[in-house]
Amino acid sequence: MAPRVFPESVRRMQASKSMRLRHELWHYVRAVWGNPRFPEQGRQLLRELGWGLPGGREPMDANGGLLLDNRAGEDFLFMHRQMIAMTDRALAAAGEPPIARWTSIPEPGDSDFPVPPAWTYADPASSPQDNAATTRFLRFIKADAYYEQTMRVRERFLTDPANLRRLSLGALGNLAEFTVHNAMHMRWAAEPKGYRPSLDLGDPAGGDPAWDMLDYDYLGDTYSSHVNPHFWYLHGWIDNLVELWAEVNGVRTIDWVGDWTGGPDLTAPAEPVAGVAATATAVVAATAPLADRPARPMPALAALLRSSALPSTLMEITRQQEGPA
Ligand SMILES: [Cu+2]
Repeated sequence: MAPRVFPESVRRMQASKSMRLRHELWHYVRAVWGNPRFPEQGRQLLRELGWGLPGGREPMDANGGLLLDNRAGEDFLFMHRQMIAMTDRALAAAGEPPIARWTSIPEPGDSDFPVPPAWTYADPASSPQDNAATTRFLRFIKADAYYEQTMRVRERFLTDPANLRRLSLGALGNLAEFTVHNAMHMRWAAEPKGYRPSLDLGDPAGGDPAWDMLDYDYLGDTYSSHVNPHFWYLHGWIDNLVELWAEVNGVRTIDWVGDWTGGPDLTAPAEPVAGVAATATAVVAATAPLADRPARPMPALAALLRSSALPSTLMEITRQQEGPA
């Protein structure tokens, strides 16, 4: 059976600029937050936007090592659980059952979920050397050997009740995100229709509309991955880990500490105040000439992110964590 494709109403919601940007920025902030090369000014600008990562919950330390004791992994599990709930609600509204989940990671040769072939990576924004390294990485992560020697081993580790009893929910989430999850994204990614230019926070509502169409559903980019049917199968597998962990540890109701789902919608006009007053302010802001709207630190932040050029995309992070060099 081919992967389930959602009704167009649900796909349009997922492909909306607002949802694309939200998913990308959420992953982006966590990718750069703990990097010592990311200037403090950048964290400050993100905080001003309402997109600061709370409570020292960066998933990686200064050397790119995973942090297992700060509940960063709870954020990962919690935020994607919200995405699943939102999608399930949209599916119900369209008269359809909830998302289907992988109960185990598909093996090589699986007829329902074949691994799309590796392709020659050719991002015009990267050097030929870097593109060649990414091509090698795609071959590596899509090989049967990667499943047999790495992915299957990790699946067994993460679902073993003895391990689940020893791991906090945050540790489980972080291990799952940076080992199996990122690798599943890249393993089941198919050649994209093109290479999207990197995030431009200077103009979050703008950009080429081609990247907002339903056919941009590349699993290797957080701007588009959730438009791809595979996303929901693999995140369903991840979400099942939460239930397994709770069951093994006798936890009835999870007391989430890491519950960061990101900041305000940056594709909408600025809304600086919350509550009833916010509605009036938003109406005024939306109808006011552009020059009169409350300033957001977008251009400054965009310039800073461009100049710092940190590894931040799913591909870069997965290559960094998984190799080969
Ligand atoms: Cu995600």
